[in-house]
Amino acid sequence: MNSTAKGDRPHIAVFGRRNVGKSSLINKLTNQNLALVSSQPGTTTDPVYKAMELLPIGPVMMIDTAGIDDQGELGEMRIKKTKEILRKTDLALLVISASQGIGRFEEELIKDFKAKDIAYIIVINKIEMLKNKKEINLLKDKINKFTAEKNLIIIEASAEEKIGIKKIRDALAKKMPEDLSYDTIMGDLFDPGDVVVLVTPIDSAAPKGRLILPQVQTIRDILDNDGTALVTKKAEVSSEIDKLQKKPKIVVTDSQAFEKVSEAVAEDILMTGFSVLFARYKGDLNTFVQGAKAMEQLKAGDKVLVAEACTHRRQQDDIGTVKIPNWVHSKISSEIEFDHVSGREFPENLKDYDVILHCGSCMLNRKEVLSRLKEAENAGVPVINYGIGIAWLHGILDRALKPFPEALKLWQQDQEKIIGVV
Ligand SMILES: Nc1nc2c(ncn2[C@@H]2O[C@H](COP(=O)(O)OP(=O)(O)O)[C@@H](O)[C@H]2O)c(=O)[nH]1
Ligand SMILES: [Mg+2]
Repeated sequence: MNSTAKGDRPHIAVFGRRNVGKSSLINKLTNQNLALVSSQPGTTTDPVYKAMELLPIGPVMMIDTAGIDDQGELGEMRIKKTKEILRKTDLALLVISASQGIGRFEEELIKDFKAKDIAYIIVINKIEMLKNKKEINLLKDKINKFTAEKNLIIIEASAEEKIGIKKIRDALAKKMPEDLSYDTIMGDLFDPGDVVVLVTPIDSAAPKGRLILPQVQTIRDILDNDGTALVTKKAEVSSEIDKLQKKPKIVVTDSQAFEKVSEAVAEDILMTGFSVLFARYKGDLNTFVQGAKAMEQLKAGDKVLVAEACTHRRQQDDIGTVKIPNWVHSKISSEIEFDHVSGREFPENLKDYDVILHCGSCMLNRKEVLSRLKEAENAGVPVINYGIGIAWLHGILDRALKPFPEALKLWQQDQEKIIGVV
């Protein structure tokens, strides 16, 4: 279970003031002593991520955060980091201490939850510090007034005395949003019993001794949906298809090999790229198709922001920094400017750009990708990702989108002739 990809686990983040018992509760929820607990306020500084099995949900990513009431310059930085976590939070657990109750810190956080549409649960920890039911009910009333939330779950708990731990687990399962990710990579593109052909390049860029994660995930997804995966290389794809008694339903190829594979696969067989499948699985296909259209409309003097979520070693022919800029320069205008950022935040000046070219987001969960898309939308800037960018770059977006009729229609609307790479 530890191999469930980081970006595919639901992210549960624990928020609250310093010392309310966030880290203690995480330890109890998971039966592990992995978070730092101390009576010293501010012990948890940077957010702590822990992939774990949390029954009855299954594999999750638990995030322990610093207190939202932290002080001083360092404290402010920690609060900022905590707030960044909101972007990738699928479900929040807001911990308050029975002795402190609820106040302006919680108010601000709840406002953030609402603004970002994040489901949350409130835990009153250190419940043993309240003397009687009356005190507890008083606090609960106050919380209910405060949040004005119809179906709010409030749980009385004590990490110290192991009260309410199972209730928290069950509540998390109950509140976990269902549409966390597009629920299948390609299970909706074929029927049980169909053969899906996967074309994976085994070249110098392939990792030694294994397949890359998207390929492995796709194979698993095909099996989960009762299909058969035929994995082959570019050179063999045509002869392998000929050997089959029944035509494959769809061929998925590494996008760099798309043109070659496209020639080898008859037009009546659907075909797309891994990067297109993942653009949908991890983001929003239609948004990226709009981005591709915006890319085609670029003109001299326009600016493109290349945004990568993580820092990685760039290959010589890096798609975001070399290939796409070169292509745009040679086909459209050499006077299109490219800026590059990497990391978890978009720059403030998004509005200065005409298009954002975003990485494949393999390290981000879908929630975070979608909140980035939302940010770009608010700034009025179209976004294309590397996946759709690669397909477009190779002039094969039409064929690659054929399995996705809605996106294809959007792409072909008022479409001028698509210019392929020479
Ligand atoms: N009385 C009582 N103390 C608790 C409880 N949970 C945690 N604590 C204590 O509160 C302090 C802060 O706990 P910690 O988990 O580090 O809080 P965090 O800063 O919110 O992560 C520690 O001394 C814990 O032992 C509880 O349910 N009851
Ligand atoms: Mg802590």
